[in-house]
Amino acid sequence: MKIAVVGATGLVGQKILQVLAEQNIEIDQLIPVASEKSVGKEIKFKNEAYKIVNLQTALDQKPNIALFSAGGKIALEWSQKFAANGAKVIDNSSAWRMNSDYKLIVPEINADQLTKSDNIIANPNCSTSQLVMALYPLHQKFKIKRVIVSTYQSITGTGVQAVQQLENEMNNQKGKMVYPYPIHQNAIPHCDVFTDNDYTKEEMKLTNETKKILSDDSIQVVATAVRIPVMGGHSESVNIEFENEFDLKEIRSALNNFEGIKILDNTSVNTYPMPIYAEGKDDVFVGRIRRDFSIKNGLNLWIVADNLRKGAATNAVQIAKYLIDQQFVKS
Ligand code: 11C
Repeated sequence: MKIAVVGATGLVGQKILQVLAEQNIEIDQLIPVASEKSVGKEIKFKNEAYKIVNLQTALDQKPNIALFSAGGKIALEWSQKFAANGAKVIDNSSAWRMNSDYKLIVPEINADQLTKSDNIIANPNCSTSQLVMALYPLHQKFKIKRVIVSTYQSITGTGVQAVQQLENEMNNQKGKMVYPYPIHQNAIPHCDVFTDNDYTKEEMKLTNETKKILSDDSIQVVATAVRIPVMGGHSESVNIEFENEFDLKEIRSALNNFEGIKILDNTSVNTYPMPIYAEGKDDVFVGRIRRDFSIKNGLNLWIVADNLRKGAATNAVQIAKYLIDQQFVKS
């Protein structure tokens, strides 16, 4: 199995390498790919050094799987070339997610949609992945009508330059600003760029990707996405209105029985999910489970996950593993 990791020096690429090593996928050849300025440098994978190559060199080596986390522009230009050369491409950018020709996959929810002929597979946005993980088992049981989600997103979602901005601000040093305002001791209600409807792209991803992954356009989702000075782990305050009546015990049991979800909810001992707990873990954590008394069939949840793991790298590697297990990968 030859696996290319495109964007190997970025935060998500680095996490993909870490998760690949943990998952014990048998890899005969690892092909780390990055921009020209990194070509020739070495990265470590399972205690071995690998030289970074450019996209063309990686393409010529005909990888069986290519895990892309290099942004939409590179994905649009290169995914099809890798797919045509025999690779299964799993792309972490927004390039293919809402294109009806491609599948948007969270394996616990819809891996069964994948077939041997899917050569480019989209990985969802990080804040969407953790949201749908909690919504899916509840939607199956009680049918969701409407979701109101407010996010508290960590700076690693933006990338390494945002980490640098926060560190500079904490040390009273000048440097490049990737956010329009200081992020230290601040909360910025602005993730990604604004669209014509005054929502940000991040907010629209939460709306549109959720409908696609849950295969249900009738679910109404409205989002406010906020950047906060947390290093790792996105948090979400989620209000859900169901079609059907529910019992809190049934909600807990549906979440509890769903692979990849862990409930952390015991207010008597101050137990609830937090980024400092979720960071470095693959699960999605749900807590503050309580009825919304202001509407019929309403529920509130607090959902936290490591945005670089289930939000990005873990989900992408899970897709790769599923394709290998199903023998969908060409050898
Ligand atoms: C953030 N969710 O936290 C974004 C990062 O579409 O894959 C991932 C952007 C994407 O800013």
